[in-house]
Amino acid sequence: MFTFRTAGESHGQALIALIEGIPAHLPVDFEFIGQELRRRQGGYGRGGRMKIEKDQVRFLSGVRHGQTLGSPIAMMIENRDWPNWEETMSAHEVSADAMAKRRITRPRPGHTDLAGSLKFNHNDARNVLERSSARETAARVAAGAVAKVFLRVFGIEILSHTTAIGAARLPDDFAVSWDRLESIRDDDVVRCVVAEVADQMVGEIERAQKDGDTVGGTFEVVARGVPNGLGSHTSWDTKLDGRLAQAVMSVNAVKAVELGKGVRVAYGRGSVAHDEIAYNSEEQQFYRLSNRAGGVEGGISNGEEIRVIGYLKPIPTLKKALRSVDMISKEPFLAQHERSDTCTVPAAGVIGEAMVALVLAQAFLEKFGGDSMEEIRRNYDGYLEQLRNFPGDTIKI
Ligand code: EPS
Repeated sequence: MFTFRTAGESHGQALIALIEGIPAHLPVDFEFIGQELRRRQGGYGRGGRMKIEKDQVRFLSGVRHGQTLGSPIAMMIENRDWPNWEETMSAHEVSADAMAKRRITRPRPGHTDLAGSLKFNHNDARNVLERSSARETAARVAAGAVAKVFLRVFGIEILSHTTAIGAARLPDDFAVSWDRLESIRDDDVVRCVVAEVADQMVGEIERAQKDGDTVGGTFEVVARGVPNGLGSHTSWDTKLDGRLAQAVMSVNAVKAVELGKGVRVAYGRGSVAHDEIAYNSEEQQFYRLSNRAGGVEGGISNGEEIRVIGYLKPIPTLKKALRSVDMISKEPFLAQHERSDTCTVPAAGVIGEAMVALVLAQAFLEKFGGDSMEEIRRNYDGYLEQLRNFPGDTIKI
C-alpha cells in the first residue's frame, strides 16, 4: 500500500515527507527531485520568503547507493528562515515574553486562523497557521517527485501550465499539446504557453501588487502514458476521478477541481459531452476521438491523457485591509499583512502535478504492486499484453 505524509511547520526547523510503499530498486534521480523543488519556488508574484528559501531534499532513509530499498523513504527540507524563528518555534518552553512576541490573535479572513483556533482551542493562531501555510507543499512536491520518478519508468509523465491569472486567461477551447507543455522553462515567470496571455497575466499580478491585493487563477495538470485501468468503478472511494479531485482540492487555496471539460459539459447536451470510441488495429488499442472526460470514465483511467484543472482563490494574506475581529478582545480591527505573496498560481500548478503523481503512483501500485521494480515490470507487461489480446482466452476453472 502506497501512502505518504508530511510534517513540519512553516517557520520550524524543517519539513519532512515520509513515503511508504515505493518498491525496491527504483533508481533515484536526485537532480530531478531538486529541480522539481526549484520549479515550485518560482513564479512571478512570490513574496520575500522565497528570497530566503533554497529548498533542497536530504534523504534520511529508504535509499541506499542511489536506489530505493523498499523501506519507508524519509526526506527532509530544511527551512533557511529557521534561525529567525528559533525561539518563537522552540519545541521547549520559553519565557512569557517570548511567547507573546509573535503571538497572533487577529485572524485573517479566508485563512485557517479562526476556524483552526476555535477547533483546537488555541489562543494563538500561530499554532494553526504555521501548519496551514503553503510552505508545507514543498514536502508534497518532494514526495511527488519520487512518485514521478517511479511513474516515468512505466512511461507516465506529468506536466502542467497556468491557464488563468485574474482576468487574463487562455481561450475556453484551448487544448495544450505535450510539446508546448515541455517547452515551458523552469524559470518561466507565469508558466503560461501563450506569450500574449502570459504578458497579460504579469499585468494582472502587477496591478494587484500595486493595490496591496492578491489574484487567483487556474492551472491544468496533464498526465500522459497512463494505461487504461487505474482506479475502479466498484466503490465510491476507489474512483480515480474522485481521488484526483480530493488530492488537488487539498492544495492550499484551491476551491474547485475539474476533470477535462467537466464544467462546460454540465451546461450542454449529452451528444456533445462524450468521447466517441475508435480502434487502432496497428497498435491493438482502443482510443477516443476527443478527450472531454479528461481521461477518466466511470472512475477508471481510459488510456487518454488525464487532465485535471485546479481553481485557486486569491490568497487571503493581504496588504489591503479586510474586516475581522480579535480572538481575545472580540474588538473589530482591519486585517493587514506586510510580507505576503501576491499570486501563487504558477507554483500551484507544480504542486498539482505532485498531487496527481502521488494519486497515480498509488493507483498504479494498487493494480501492479510488488516488492521490487522487476516484479512490477512483469505485472505491468503482462497486463499490457492482456489489453492487446483483449478479450483473449479467459481461464476456465
Ligand atoms: C504563506 C506565507 C508566506 C509564503 C509561504 C506561505 O510565508 P511567510 O509567512 O514566511 O512570509 O511565502 O510560502 C512558503 C514559504 C513556500 O515555501 O511556499 C502562507 O501564509 O501560507
